[in-house]
Amino acid sequence: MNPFRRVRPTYDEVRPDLVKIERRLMLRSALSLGALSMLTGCNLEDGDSVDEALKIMSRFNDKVQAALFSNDHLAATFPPGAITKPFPFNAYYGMADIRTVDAASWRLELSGQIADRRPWSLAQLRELPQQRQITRHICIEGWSAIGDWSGVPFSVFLKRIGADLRARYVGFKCFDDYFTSIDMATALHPQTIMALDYGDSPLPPAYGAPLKLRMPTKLGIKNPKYIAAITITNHNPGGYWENQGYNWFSGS
Ligand SMILES: Nc1nc2c(c(=O)[nH]1)N[C@H]1C(S)=C(S)[C@@H](COP(=O)(O)O)O[C@H]1N2
Ligand SMILES: [Mo]
Repeated sequence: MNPFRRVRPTYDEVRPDLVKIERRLMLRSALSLGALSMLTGCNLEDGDSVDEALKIMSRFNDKVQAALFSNDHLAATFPPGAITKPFPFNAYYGMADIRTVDAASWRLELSGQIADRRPWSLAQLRELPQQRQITRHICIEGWSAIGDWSGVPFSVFLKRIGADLRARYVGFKCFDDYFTSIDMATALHPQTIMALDYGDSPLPPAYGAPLKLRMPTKLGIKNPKYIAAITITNHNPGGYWENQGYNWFSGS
């Protein structure tokens, strides 16, 4: 079966099933119900308590994933011939509702634990070193695709603006009202880039123009498109899907 040829269901269609599968996997494979209730201190006979237990398990899972994450471990890269064409579009809405901005007047806003919070234009970002990557993007909806992004290594940018690299989180606000956040270790990973280009052209609207954060070490939901603002903080900013129950770390 070719995974790229599938007709993709919407999140609304797929989400209840995902939640059920997640429940079954977590409740069956790892632990018995009794052990889970002892570990989490929750009575698992009612739905709210099961939700609470799953949240505790998900937070535990975040810690395990963070402990296993290493900046020396690189995600696979691919030759140009492996690029998926056309690369799929995805968002929490359909293509007809894609939001665009004027590239010349767009500015990246900065806040939080940063020494120099002056906003950045696209021209300024293009003056920084650029890096190209052909990597696999994995979406929680059950599809994956190989794409070709280029842009500024995020670690270079974070050092340049004097971000507090000991802070725990980097939060992203997007102008389509999406938001997400990542751990600092992933922000500093050598394959985490501020993508300005797709292939040999500026990032098109479908893929998040003018700026998206591209990380092959995290699932699609954690790769924000249409970025408007970045914040550096010790308080977990959460995310659009993460706040609805998807695992926060979501490594891939
Ligand atoms: N701003 C914004 N970023 C987003 C999303 C979104 O809806 N809005 N969807 C996420 C999800 S679930 C996926 S799979 C990828 C899709 O990126 P693509 O359109 O380049 O394939 O964007 C991610 N980043
Ligand atoms: Mo996704």
